[in-house]
Amino acid sequence: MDNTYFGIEPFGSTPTARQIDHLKIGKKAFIHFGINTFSNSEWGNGKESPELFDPSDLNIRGWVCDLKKAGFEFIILTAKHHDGFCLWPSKYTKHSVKNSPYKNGDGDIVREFTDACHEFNVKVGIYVSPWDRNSEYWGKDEYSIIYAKQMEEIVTQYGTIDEIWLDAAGSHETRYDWGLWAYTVKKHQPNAVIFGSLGASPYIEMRWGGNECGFAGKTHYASIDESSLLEEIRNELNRGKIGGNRYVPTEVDVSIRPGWFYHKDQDDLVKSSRRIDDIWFRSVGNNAIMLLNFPPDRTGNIFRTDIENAIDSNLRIKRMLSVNLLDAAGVIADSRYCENSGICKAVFADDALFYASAADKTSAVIDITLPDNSPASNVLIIGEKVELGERITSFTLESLDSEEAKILYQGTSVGYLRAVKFEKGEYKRLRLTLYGIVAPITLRTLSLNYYEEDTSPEALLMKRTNLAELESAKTVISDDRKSAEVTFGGIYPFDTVCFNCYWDGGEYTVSAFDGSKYYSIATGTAKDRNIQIKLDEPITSSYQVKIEYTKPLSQEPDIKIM
Ligand code: FUL
Repeated sequence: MDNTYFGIEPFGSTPTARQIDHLKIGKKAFIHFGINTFSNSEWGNGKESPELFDPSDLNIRGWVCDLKKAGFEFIILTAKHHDGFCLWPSKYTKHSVKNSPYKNGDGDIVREFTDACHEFNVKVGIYVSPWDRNSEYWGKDEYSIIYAKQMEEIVTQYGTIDEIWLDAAGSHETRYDWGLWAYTVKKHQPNAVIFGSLGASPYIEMRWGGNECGFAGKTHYASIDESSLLEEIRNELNRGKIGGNRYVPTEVDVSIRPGWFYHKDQDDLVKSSRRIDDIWFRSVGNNAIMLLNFPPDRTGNIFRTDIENAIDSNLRIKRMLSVNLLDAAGVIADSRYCENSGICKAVFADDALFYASAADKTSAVIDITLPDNSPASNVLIIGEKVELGERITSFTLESLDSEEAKILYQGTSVGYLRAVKFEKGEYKRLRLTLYGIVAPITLRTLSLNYYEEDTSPEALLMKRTNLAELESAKTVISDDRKSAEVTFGGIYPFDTVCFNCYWDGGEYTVSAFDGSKYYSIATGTAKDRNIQIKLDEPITSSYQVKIEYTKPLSQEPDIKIM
């Protein structure tokens, strides 16, 4: 098979057509629904009575319609979570809907879900937890056979399944027959992708991003070494590796609420539409797929705020994407670099065509001239022709409107899609410079857009200088990842501290150093993975802050001190 384009040889690992389709879809919805919804827990122990499962007004077509309105064309349902309770009447366990009051034991949630998705032309993903705290066989060799039989039920009885989600939680020390499970999936659903890690790695086409906070690393490649997948090395999962021996796009999984399952006391902790925008930029806009969770409540419906916030975010992102200011400009010039090269094309509208710099260049310059009446822009969207591998190592966007060029954005990886925000302006002349690991540089997407900024007082506060990002600043994370210490490199006032933590439910303490000792300025319980602390009084005499946490911090705690 000829996998070259215009004679360009691919570099490193490259995607399958299926993976490109998933990247194009961009965002997927997760539905966590099960016995935990009724026992008000996150990880059931498998001893819950199936009698608990009793949704009073279940409306699965409603889920699908609501999520479609919020722009989701792909939904993944937890058919079995770690508690082992099956949302379909599996022959291989008693712990399922068949022993619940739902439809007097005649219900089948997986059937209703797959039927609704097929009816509304939405792609179907099914989460079948390998970890099963109910099964007496779990941890023994027989379990692999039982799980394979359950998987067979899923992949043979419900029409087309587009994805199987193999969550790794609880499975690190366990021996499973991953090969048998993958074979079972692929035998019956050859077009389904498998998500997973550990022993599933040889068979997977989608990977985890190393955290559940909703972001891929600032540098983030789909390419990664298989060894990092097998060992589930979180830093590596979060960043990937240019030239890595596998191309496995990341699904950035995060819940719209602190918990994965519905808990009434989290109704006022739903992520705002702006937070969802931010997650979009840090997943879809960062060469990954957004996987946003919506947990239905005990009635069996998704809470209104969750859907409304997601719809609001979707509309704003859609408005942003709908106008490419370069269309009006109609000018993309790089003649200096490609005039002698037969492969240079400046066509971005059609995936089949793309831009490539001259064959011997590991850098490319794209000069953009916008018409005089061009409106303001603040977003650049670029994407590589990843069928030729991920090749770009860095890029810079500059404004050439004044005598001295002004850098608007400097970034690293690009991959399938990279969307970055920069200072809003009515720019007329812009220059994008791309650098690659191998020649030539290739692009499939180039777009200049406008994102409606948040002008609320809360947002303006967040815009102030982040002391953790000053050039003089240094952040040291302890080996056990339970503390992070930020030194600013000078004394600066601040009254806001924000950071991500990995797991909910733990306690945190934030302390400031006064020159001789640390003193505590905030403590709390992590109800959400994104902690935002606004102090009553600014701290004016400190140059160092420490965040301590009872459970390990995420790989990138993403600290903001302002
Ligand atoms: C994790 C699980 O332990 C959580 O409960 C949730 O399902 C999340 C998506 O994956 O590993």
